[in-house]
Amino acid sequence: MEMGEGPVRTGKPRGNLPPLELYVPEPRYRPGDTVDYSHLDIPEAGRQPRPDEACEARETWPLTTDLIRVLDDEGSAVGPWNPNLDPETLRRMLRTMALTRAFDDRMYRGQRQGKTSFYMKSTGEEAISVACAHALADDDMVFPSYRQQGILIARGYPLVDMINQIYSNRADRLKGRQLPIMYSARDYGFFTISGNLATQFPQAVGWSMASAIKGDTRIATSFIGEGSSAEGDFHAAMTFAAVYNAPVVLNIVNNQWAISSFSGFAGGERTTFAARAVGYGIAGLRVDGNDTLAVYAAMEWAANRARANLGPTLIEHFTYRAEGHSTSDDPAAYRSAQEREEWPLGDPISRLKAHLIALGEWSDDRHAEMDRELAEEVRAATKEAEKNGILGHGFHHPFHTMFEDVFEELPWHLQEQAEQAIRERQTKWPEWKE
Ligand SMILES: Cc1ncc(C[n+]2csc(CCOP(=O)(O)OP(=O)(O)O)c2C)c(N)n1
Ligand SMILES: [Mg+2]
Repeated sequence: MEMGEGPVRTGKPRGNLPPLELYVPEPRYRPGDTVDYSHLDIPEAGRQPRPDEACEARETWPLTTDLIRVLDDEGSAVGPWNPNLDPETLRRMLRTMALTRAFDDRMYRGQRQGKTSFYMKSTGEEAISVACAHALADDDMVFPSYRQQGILIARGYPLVDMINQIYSNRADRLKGRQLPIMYSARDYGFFTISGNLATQFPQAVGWSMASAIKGDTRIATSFIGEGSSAEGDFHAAMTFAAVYNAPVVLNIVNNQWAISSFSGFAGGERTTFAARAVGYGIAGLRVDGNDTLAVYAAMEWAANRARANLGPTLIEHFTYRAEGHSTSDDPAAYRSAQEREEWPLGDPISRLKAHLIALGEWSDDRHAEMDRELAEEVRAATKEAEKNGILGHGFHHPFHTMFEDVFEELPWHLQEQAEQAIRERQTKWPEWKE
């Protein structure tokens, strides 16, 4: 090559450097490992300041790396975040959480008995959905993930309707078209659950913007898992929420696991999930998700703020997924069983129960009696729903209905597909009449 030809080099010489290394996160504990949570910074209950609901977003930012806690180890409610709820409300929340757990247990067994193909429990996370439902107005719009059944139960949606959906039976309002547990309840302000993770975040922000455009007074709220917060939809939602000061409360339920991937794969080793609020300039709170009172107080704070046109809030609920991801999962294959036992934030139902007992408003006997009543309530609802059929017994809706109700008028290509499918079925299985 002649002098003066070729690219002009202006960069620094690289020198003699070691090869680059890619970092791949690895969870602390695998099956059989001894679990030690001493690295977790769990602050004392009652120590976290409660800024005014009308404060500048930045005043909340220290709380994004803190942990809002109200219930202390003795079962007392302490500090500025104590929502000072009356015993009646506390008992109602306790009952709804216990009902959610009883429902989950029964449906899980139903799946094992072949009554449905799939179920997802929310064990250990009941405080988040139930306390949030209580802190919101009943007609505030919820865009849930699949682990907020507690909201539907708290809002009084009939258990029989939930089970009909899980069984995809004759009485299933969704006509067997959704995966079991993916409810949709417009009358209860509960948006259709989508299997495509994180889609509910931009939907909630958009709905809340529309509510503001219309001059309505209802706000929106949405829930995603920490794993789902790694999706692009999360960031698009945050941008829109910040830009338009949307009246929305965005919740990340950090239960440490996304099926078999630990929270490190969603960024959890670098900072807290709540800290993402800082980058968007919106309010952020990090809450002990197993503390019903702290969850209630945080949601109430954020809902009041949104309702007063003071903007969106991102809340991280720090919790632990006590059981498998779903009935298709076996967590013993990838995590230590000790994680649940050692989890330093305890169990949300036990903690609220202890609080009510400390107040002199509850007892072990009343709790045991309540559990018996709830098991019976769930059993009765199950029997009622079973009269409408169970999933294992084949189709419960005429075959052709699978093409209906999505479009007002079926587009020609779907019309063609429908006719072809119906013809094929009649040829292959002439014994099927519908
Ligand atoms: C867009 C998308 N990617 C992947 C999946 C498969 N998937 C279903 S649930 C799940 C884990 C989600 O974990 P997280 O968001 O933490 O919620 P959690 O189950 O812990 O409540 C994954 C990866 C999906 N349904 N949608
Ligand atoms: Mg998770």
